[in-house]
Amino acid sequence: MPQQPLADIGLIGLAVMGENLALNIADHGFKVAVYNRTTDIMRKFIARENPPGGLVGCETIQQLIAAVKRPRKFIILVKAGPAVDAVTQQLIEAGIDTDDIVVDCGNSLFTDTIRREKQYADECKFFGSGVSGGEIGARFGPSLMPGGDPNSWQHLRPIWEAIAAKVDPKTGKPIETATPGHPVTTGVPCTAYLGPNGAGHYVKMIHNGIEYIDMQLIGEAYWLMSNLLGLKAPELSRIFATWNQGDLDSYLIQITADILQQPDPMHMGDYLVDYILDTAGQKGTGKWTSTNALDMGVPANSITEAVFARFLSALKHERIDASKPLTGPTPSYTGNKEQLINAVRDALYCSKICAYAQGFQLMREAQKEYNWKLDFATIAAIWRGGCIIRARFLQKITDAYTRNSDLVNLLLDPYFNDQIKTGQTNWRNVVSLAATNGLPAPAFMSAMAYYDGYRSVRLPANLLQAQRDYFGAHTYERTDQPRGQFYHLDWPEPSRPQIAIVKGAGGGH
Ligand code: NBP
Repeated sequence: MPQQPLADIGLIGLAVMGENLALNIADHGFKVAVYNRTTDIMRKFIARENPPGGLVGCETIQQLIAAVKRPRKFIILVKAGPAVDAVTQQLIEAGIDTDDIVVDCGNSLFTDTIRREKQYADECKFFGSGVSGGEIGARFGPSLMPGGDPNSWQHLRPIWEAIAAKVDPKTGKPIETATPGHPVTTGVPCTAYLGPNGAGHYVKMIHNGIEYIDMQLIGEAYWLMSNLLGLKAPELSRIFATWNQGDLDSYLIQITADILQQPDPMHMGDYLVDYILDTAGQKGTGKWTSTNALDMGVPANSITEAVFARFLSALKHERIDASKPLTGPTPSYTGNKEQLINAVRDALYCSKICAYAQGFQLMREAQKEYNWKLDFATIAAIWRGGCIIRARFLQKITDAYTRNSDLVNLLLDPYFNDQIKTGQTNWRNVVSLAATNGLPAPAFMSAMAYYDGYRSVRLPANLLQAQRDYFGAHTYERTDQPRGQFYHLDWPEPSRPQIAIVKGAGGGH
C-alpha cells in the first residue's frame, strides 16, 4: 500500500476551538493530524467532518508525532493552565526533537509562555500564539498573534498567513466571505510576528482587556438611552445599526444591533435582551490585563473599571436588597431626543479612544519591562479583521502609529485629538446626565477622568505626597528644585520646621 504523505501540522485538543481551527487549516490545503485526550471525540470529529484527505486522526501522541513532517509543528488547543504543560510534557516524553515547534494557541497567561519557552528550551521550540475570533473566527479566519523564536515563525508563517482573517488592502475592512471548503485567499492576513517568548500572548491579553471595555461602553450607551429616552430594544437596535455605518463601525456594534432586534422565543412580541439576567460572567483575561496594569504602574483605569463593572453586576442579590434603602434620583430627561442620541454616540467614541490609548500605553510599558520591540501599527492592523474588537477605528490607529511609531499616547495623534475636541462637549454632557440621573456609567466616567488627568499639568498629588511624608516620612520633591532631590519635613512640630535633603532617588517605603 502506498504510504500516506505526512501531515503539515499536528493539532492537539478537539474542543470548539481545536476542531474549527483544524478545519480552517485543512480548507487551505494543509494536511492536519489531529489528536484528543478523549479518543472518541477525535473519532467522531473525523467521521463527521473529514474534508477530502485534509485530516488524519491519531489515537495516541506517538501516532501524532509519527504523522507530522519535520521540523514538526504542533498546535495545542487545550484548556489554558496545567493542561498545556501536561500536553507539552507528553510530546517531549514521546520523543519530539529539539527543532520541533510546539505552539500554544490557547488563552495562556503571557508569563506562563515566557516560563514555558525557557523551561522546554532544551527539548523543543515552545511558541505562543494568541487566537481571537471565537469558534467562527477559528473556522473562517481568526486574528492570530504569534510570539516566540523568530526562526520557528518562518516555519509557521505560511500556515498562519493562510488561515488568518483577511482585510481589504485598500479599505482595511475585513473580507468575510469564507464558507466551508471555500476559504478567503486574497487580502492582507491578520497576523504578524510580534516578538519573542510571551509577546503574542501579551498582545492577546491586551486585546481581551480592550474587549472588556469596548463591551462595557456599548452597554452604558444602551443603558443611558433606554433609561433617559425610554427607548425599546428595536429602536435601540436601529440606532446601533446606524452607528455601525460611521466611525463606530465594528463587530461589537454590529452584533449589538443584531442582539437588540432578537425576539424572545418564550414571550411573543417581547425581546430576548429584556429577559437576560443582568449578571456578566468572565474568564479572567480582563483581570489579567488589570493586574498587569497595576503591576507596571500604568493608568489603565477604564479597562479595570470594566472588570469591576462585571463584578458589581454579579452581586445581583445584594443589589436587589440595596435598591430599597439606598436612594437616588429617578431618571428623567426632557431635552431633545436626537441630540441626546448623538451625544451618547460621541461619548462612546471619545471613551473608546481613551480605552484604546490605555491598552496601547500598557503595551508601550510592557515592551520595556519584557524587552520586546512591539510594532503598534502592525498590532492595530492585525486586529482589523477576525477578532472580537475588529473595527474601522483600528485603521485609524494603524495610520496614527504609521505616521509616528514613537507616539507617546494615542490621544496625542492629530486625528484622535481632533475627534475628542469635536466630541467632548457631548461626552461631558452625557457624563453629567448619567451622574445627575443616578445612572451608573463607570466606563464613560473613568475614560473622562483618564483624559482630564492625562492633560493636567498639575494634579492634587502634591497634597497626597505631603500626607505620605507627614505620616510616613516618605519624602517629597519640590516644584522649585530639580527632580530627584527628596525632602522631608518634621511635620508634627510645625513651630520647629526642619528641612533636610534625603540623599538618593526614590525615598520612601
Ligand atoms: P477548552 O478550553 O474547553 O478545553 C477543552 C480541551 O482541552 C479538550 O480537548 C480537552 O480534552 C482538553 N484537555 C483538558 Br480540559 N485537559 C487536558 C489534559 N490534561 N491533557 C490533554 N487535553 C486536555 O477548549 P476550547 O474552548 O476549544 O478552548 C481552547 C483554548 O482556546 C483555551 O485556552 C481557550 O481559552 C482558548 N480560546 C477559546 C475561545 C473560545 O471562544 N472558546 C476563543 C479564543 C481562545 P478532552 O476532550 O479529553 O476533555
